[in-house]
Order: sequence, then C-alpha cells, then structure tokens
Amino acid sequence: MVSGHSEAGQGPLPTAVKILVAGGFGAGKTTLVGAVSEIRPLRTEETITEESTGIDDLSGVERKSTTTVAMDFGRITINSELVLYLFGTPGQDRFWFVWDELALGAIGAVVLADTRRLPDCFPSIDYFERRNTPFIVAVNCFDGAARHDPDEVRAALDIDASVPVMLCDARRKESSKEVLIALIQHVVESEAVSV
Ligand SMILES: Nc1nc2c(ncn2[C@@H]2O[C@H](COP(=O)(O)OP(=O)(O)OP(=O)(O)O)[C@@H](O)[C@H]2O)c(=O)[nH]1
Ligand SMILES: [Mg+2]
Repeated sequence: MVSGHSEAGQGPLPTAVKILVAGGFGAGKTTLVGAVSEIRPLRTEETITEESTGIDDLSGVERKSTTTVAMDFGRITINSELVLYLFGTPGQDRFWFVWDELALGAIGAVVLADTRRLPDCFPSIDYFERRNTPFIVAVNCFDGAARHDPDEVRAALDIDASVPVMLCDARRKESSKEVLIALIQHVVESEAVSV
C-alpha cells in the first residue's frame, strides 16, 4: 500500500492499492477495467487471427475480435481515503508468464467468471489460493447465459465459504464498482482474521 501527505493544508493523500482483475479468456476483464476507470484505460489488445482457431474458445463471445496480450490498467477513486489501481490480466494460457509480474504487490483479486465456461476461471482461482491472495468471484452475467445463484456457482467451483461470490455486469460502472468494494471489504476481513 502507498500513502502519504499532500501539500500543506490539503490533508493526507489517499491510500493507493493494487488490485488484479483476472479470470478466463473472454470473461470480461478488459470490459470491467474500462467500465470503472476514471482515466482512459491502458489496453494491450491485439486482433484475434485465424492462428488462434482451435486454441481460443470463442463460444459465447463469437463477436470478440481482440484479446489482451499483456495487461489492462485503470484507476478508480473509491473515496477520499482510497484509490484502486486496477491491473487486468491476459486471459490466455500462453500469456501466463506476465502474471507473476502483474501480481507483485497486489492486495487482492477479482476473478471474473462466465457461467457458460466456468472451468476457465479455475487457473485464476488456483493461482490466488496458492499465493494466499484474497480474492472474490464475480459472475459476469452475459446476455443469454443462464442465471445461477451465487451459492450454485460456489459449489460448482468448490471454493471456500469465506470467499464472496457475487453477480455483476462488467459493462456497468456501478456494478463493477460494487465488485471492487466487495473485494476491499473481503481483503480487510481477511487481514483481520490473519492478524
Ligand atoms: N453481453 C455482455 N457482453 C459482455 C460483457 N462483458 C464483456 N462482454 C463482451 O464480451 C467480450 C469479452 O470481453 P473482454 O472484456 O475483452 O474480455 P477479457 O476477459 O478481457 O478477454 P481476454 O483479455 O481476451 O481474456 C467482448 O466482446 C465484450 O463486449 C457483459 O457483461 N455482457
Ligand atoms: Mg482482456
């Protein structure tokens, strides 16, 4: 965490924390970072070419034409005391090598899940469980996808009862902001337990 003091009389600077937005290919990570960011998000999108046929599973997101090859970056001010720096991960296995760099210093993670392709978020969940990084699961409710109760998703993913699971729409700023606030609450609770 980073904090400090601004010029005389302006009070303390907000605490800045780093958050990861992870999940499987096409789960909506870039969409979420773009929806909430108050700065123009940095994106590293590359066009999906025919080379990816048979490698990238586009079922459900057939109109998707680009994919993140390094990271997304955005920023959101939660209140006068807290600013989040958001780092969206690439979704494809072949870009795993950037994850360790991206994860450095992150206090927590959102794992975005698409119920049409739930197993795609297992690698993200494994990653954060192994690193003891607090995370929550946000089910991105794509149009046309069956709606599932968060408890059903929790059972299907076989994750601990202490891990929050919530529904969201990654395209909507307010919905995405609620996800980030839920993560911060979970991080604070996790730290309280581990002290
Ligand atoms: N209907 C609907 N479409 C969405 C939603 N979120 C994302 N999309 C669309 O789904 C596709 C995937 O979105 P991205 O945000 O690029 O997904 P990503 O997880 O960053 O993908 P990778 O970086 O390639 O792993 C895009 O075409 C979005 O327009 C959503 O909540 N509802
Ligand atoms: Mg992306």
